[in-house]
Amino acid sequence: MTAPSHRETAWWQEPVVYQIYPRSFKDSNGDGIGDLPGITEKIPYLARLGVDLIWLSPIYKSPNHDNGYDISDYRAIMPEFGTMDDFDTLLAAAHQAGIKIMMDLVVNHTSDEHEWFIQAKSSKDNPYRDYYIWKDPAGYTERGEPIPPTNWIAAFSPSTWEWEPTTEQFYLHMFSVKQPDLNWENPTVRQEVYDLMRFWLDKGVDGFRMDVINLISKDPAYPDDPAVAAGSKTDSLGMVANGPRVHEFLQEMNREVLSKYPVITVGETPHVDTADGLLYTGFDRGELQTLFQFEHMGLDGNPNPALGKWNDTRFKLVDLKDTLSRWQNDLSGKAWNALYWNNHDQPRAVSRFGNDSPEYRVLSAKMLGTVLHCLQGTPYIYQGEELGMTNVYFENIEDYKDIEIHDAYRKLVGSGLVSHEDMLRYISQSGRDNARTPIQWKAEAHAGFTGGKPWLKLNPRYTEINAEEALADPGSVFYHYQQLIALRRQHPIMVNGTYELLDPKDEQVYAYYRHGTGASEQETLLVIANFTDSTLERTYQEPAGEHTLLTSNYPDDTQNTLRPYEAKVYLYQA
Ligand code: TEU
Ligand code: CA
Repeated sequence: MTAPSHRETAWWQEPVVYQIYPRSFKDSNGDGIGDLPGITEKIPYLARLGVDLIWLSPIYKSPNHDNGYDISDYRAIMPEFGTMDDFDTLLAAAHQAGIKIMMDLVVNHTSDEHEWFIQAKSSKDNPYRDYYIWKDPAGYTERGEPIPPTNWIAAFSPSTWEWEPTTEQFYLHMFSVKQPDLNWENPTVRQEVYDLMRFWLDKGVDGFRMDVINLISKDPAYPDDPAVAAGSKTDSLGMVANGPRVHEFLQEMNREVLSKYPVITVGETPHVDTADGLLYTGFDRGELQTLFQFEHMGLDGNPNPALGKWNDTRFKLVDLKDTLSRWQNDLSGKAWNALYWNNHDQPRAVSRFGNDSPEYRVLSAKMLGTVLHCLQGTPYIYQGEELGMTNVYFENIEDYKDIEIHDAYRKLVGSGLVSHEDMLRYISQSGRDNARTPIQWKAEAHAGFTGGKPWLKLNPRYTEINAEEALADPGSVFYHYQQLIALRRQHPIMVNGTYELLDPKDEQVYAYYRHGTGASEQETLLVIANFTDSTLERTYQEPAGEHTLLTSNYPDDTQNTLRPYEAKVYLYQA
């Protein structure tokens, strides 16, 4: 991969990516579960939107304990989603439409139903034993119960250590008990991963999103988690983030596999700052092209750290501008951002960062699209974001299906830290199922997602919010996203322009410049976004030259008067 300077761009910096969570996208056979033929059916819809690349959340064989993020066979398609022929058909249809396919590489852990783990747990001298991380107990209680090697809390269960009675050792699982961590210290494991990557790349796949890829190297000392000792109830992922050999492993992966194919790569990396970002994605690092950082996902964090993301506090715009600006400035000219508001793990953007009321949902969803797509980096659209889909509120905890929601409910309500009513409110604000309710295609039964009973209840707002309605409305969020994607193709400054934040302390408006470089050196973008339902007066230093209004979520331009959630972009040409 050539290291582009900020004056020119590499091909992999141009695409706009659309993330599909297949289980909830489109069901073609009436079993209530989205599938690959359903995605193939919707390729024309995605081509009309104008996206260049689809990121498919995992489609491999899985017991679906964590909806595919627990893989039992990396070279087989999950039967609920279809067959390998269905995948080949989807890949061909996407490529025919000029759309690339990025797979989700989940190799920090496998399912406990993977053959490797079934072998590994059967005996200490099984050749697959060291594919995973096994430890003796730290000791035994008076009742003879084995004590886990560390105090770590798992993301989806109480402890990261599960006792295996046959061989009398614990195995490590940073997520659920059914997701044992792979042992990346073992070179045979790394070669297995590289082989499975080649299997998909040789089929013509165009890249990988790499699930929690910065957790693969563990500190051999396995120290206790001080946050847990201080009372935190949230996961100990930070204890295995950015470990001692992580860059060595990624450089080996790049040398042995990625550098040999024209791929797009993005790492999912919780607990990174911009210094880490430069190490993982620096143009000259030979590791990854971009990464999903999580800093702006934690801005509505908890006054009570013990509760982690479970709360009903709201972000502050000044914090959001500071975070996004830091990532823009620190990576500029040296590395590349992945830009996102939401994904299958995060609540819906318009509910979290905008205003999902009937009056302001469309305006604020368009505003958010404008702010994100005019930043420097690769924009990601999460399925339904282009429709302005919103968070959901289920009255009954049983209506939620996500293991993270049920684990958190057990931990926080079970321990008496949070009331049932408060937890339902927190789940409605922060739970992952907000993003996983089936895509709303029509206003008819089950929103046109399925002819059967959907695996997860629909968001009842599908009667007003659905693709059929959006495609019939020239003023819909869909056509605004279509315009943003088209503008990116028409104006190189949207890709290669440098970033400058205006008025950092403004708590209501996010305004920034993009300064053209290379061929667009004489150009400047001025992006202005009102994040409130108030009408405000703002004036900004005008760049040199004539200007045109490239896009707005209002039909006219009232100059310095910003109407509720007004977002507009001027192009200045000196
Ligand atoms: O998520 C990694 C991760 O950090 C999660 O803990 C996520 O941030 C959290 O759920 C947000 O509240 C990846 C996948 O995206 C997620 O779907 C999987 O459950 C997880 O890894 C394990 O594979
Ligand atoms: Ca189906």
